Amino acid sequence: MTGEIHVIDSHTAGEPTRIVLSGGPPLGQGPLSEQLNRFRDEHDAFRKAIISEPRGSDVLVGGLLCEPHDQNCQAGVIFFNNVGYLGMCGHGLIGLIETLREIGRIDSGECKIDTPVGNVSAKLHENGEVSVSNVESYRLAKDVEVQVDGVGTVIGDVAYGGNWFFLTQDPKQEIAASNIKNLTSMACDIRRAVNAAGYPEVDHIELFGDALGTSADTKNFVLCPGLEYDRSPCGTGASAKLACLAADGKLAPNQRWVQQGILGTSFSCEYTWANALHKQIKPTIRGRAFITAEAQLKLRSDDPFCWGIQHDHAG
Ligand code: PYC
Repeated sequence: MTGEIHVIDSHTAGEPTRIVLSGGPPLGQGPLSEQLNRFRDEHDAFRKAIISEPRGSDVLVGGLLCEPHDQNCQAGVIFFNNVGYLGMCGHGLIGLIETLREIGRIDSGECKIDTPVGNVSAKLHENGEVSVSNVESYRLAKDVEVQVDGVGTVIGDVAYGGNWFFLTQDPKQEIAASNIKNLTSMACDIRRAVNAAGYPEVDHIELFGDALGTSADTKNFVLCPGLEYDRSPCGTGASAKLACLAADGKLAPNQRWVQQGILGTSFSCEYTWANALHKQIKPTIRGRAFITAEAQLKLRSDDPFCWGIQHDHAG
């Protein structure tokens, strides 16, 4: 068998995205949440073939371009990574918009994109930046206290921004590229403790520290589900952070929040209330993606690694 898969790669603030434009599996009709289930249940080998070595890498986030189910949308997308599927992906959505611009499918202005967790709107600005108006975000639990082996008590919030996050400032850590091994190992320990404490849905851990310089409000390190860290400031993580700030009355609607990531790149963020009574917000994340490659991936049945090299990603 020979499969040809047309992809465009980009990075957003350092974090890579690979958009599959054609050659993906047939997922049928229906809401993208149902199409995601069929992707996972019947075609998971395709995910691995796109993301895993030797064609891809653990750091990549993939996005399968789909027909939108929601007729108000211009396109649909299902994001995936080295261990599974993402509800939404902020940096990936910015990468998708830059990809659609590259192939001439959109021009500057607004468009709507269907995702498995609801539709999002995106605005492509004249300067190449993209603003993503994300799905409704909220905090589920404040000041959750967990005991972490070798660390002690860690207190943080559980919040949703299109994916599930545990957000904490504990223990005080240097959020720097030189400290990534340490941060990764600590975030894995924290995730284990948070999942055991009754929050099994949390698959991203977001650690906060002081920003570099004066242009950002805070700096984060985000552990992704498959043990890699987000090179960008993480769009869904920034959305979860805004939900916590809004719920605590620490950030007003339409007030700018600059979220710096581990590489020192940043997203400019703000929110409006979706439901002020229930403290649900509509976050907007602004950043820029750059195209890095366009390729035809080949799947050949005589290739022993046609479906990727499988690593253990248990953290
Ligand atoms: O930008 O939302 C994001 C994201 C999630 C995982 C990696 N990036």
